[in-house]
Amino acid sequence: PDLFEAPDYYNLDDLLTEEHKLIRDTARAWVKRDVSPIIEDAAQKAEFPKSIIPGLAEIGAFGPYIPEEYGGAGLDQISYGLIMQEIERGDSGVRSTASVQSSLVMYPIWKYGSEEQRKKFLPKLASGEFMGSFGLTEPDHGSNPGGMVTNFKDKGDHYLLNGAKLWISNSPFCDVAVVWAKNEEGRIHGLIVERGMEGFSTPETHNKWSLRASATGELIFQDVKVPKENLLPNKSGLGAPLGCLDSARFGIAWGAIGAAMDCYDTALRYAKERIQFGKPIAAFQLQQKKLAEMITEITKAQLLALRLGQLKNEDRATSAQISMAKRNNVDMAIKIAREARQILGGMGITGEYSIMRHMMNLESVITYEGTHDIHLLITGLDITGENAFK
Ligand code: TGC
Ligand code: FAD
Repeated sequence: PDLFEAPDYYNLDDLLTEEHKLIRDTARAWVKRDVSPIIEDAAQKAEFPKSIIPGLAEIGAFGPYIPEEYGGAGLDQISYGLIMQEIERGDSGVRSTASVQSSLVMYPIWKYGSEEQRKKFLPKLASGEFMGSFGLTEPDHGSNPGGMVTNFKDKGDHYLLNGAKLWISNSPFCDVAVVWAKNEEGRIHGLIVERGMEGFSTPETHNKWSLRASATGELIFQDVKVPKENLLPNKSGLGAPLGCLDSARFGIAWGAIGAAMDCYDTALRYAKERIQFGKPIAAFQLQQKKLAEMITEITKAQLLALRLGQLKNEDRATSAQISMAKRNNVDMAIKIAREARQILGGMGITGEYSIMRHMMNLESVITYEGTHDIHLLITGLDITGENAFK
């Protein structure tokens, strides 16, 4: 199970640059060496393996497309996608940590922050010296973040922040949180909340059966005094956090391919080796159907992600196109995980193989960053002009 061959059924490597392949292969080798051997144990113990933070920074997983002047890797969107694919081949929870850090913390500071904020926070986030979290979801506002009740009041020389966020990746150990809250007029703004500010706490959420190697928790604000210079000045309204989600959802569309590839690769190897009724189970039509459909779906998902990456590089990808890819590719991966699990029979339920862990992880991935249903409704709205959310 420690070996890995990435399927490339349609020779998509021919469409990548030498730099893309180098970046991908570096990330792949790092995942194989530093993530795969420890991740099952971390998931079993329900612990985020902090020891991998420097490695994530080294492969460019923290801010792949953030300009180098701010400590980012200065890469294109396809490189970002390939890095996410390789990390999620290891574990969706590790990819979550990278997604949050890059697209939900560094991206808003880069795009909506002041030059002082960029200089103060981005290099430390890129190196992993600071870890970040992103607070949008609240106990009573998940799919409908516009209804949030977390709020801040202008107190002259500072803002006073009150409220609570739930289901926040990285919260238990974050140094900074990008928090979305309403001002006295009900307008949504982003605030950078720093660990140590009085009244700010981050209790961990326990007993998850999914994303166990990723730390999830709350962000609680009780009369937190936030300095005025910590407000993101350059964009407000719900479109600001949704803009960050576009970037993170793009990364997930690629990441899910990695999880699917690992399940497919594991199942294919197993099917060729496992003998029943005197033959490898790969020789039975029913198992071939599963494997053939898997590689077909992975190939389609790769094409979708690659084309989306090209559009994103040209700044032409629409939010609705990103939603379609996130929805399709995560659904593809979860279905492949379920089929691959069956190919392994009883062995498939053990931690000896990665499949069951991927399958459980993907139950979160299909829910966060906009649920499977929400992304369908985004496509529905885009093609019909009719809003079926409300
Ligand atoms: P709606 O009226 O449609 O839009 C409000 C304003 O936002 C603009 N907008 C966008 N802007 C940028 N990017 C997008 N994708 C955008 N979508 C909409 C829109 O133009 C409008 O602008 P303006 O200027 O007219 O005000 O908003 P709505 O309240 O009807 O909600 C729409 C809906 C349901 C699609 C949206 O709220 C949604 O996407 N809900 C899902 C929530 C979600 O995805 N939450 C994710 C939380 S973060 C997370 O899960 C991290 S997981 C971490 C990990 O990877 O580990
Ligand atoms: P709800 O919104 O209550 O949805 C419940 C069900 O109702 C879903 O099936 C949904 O599709 C359906 N539904 C809702 N509205 C409609 C509608 N209009 N039409 C039809 N069906 C509808 N959030 C953050 O802000 N930051 C994070 O870092 C973060 N990390 C997360 C990590 C994990 C492990 C998990 C599980 C979640 C995380 N989230 C995070 C929260 C995540 O984004 C939300 O869980 C998600 O947006 C769904 O919200 P909800 O759980 O409140 O479900």
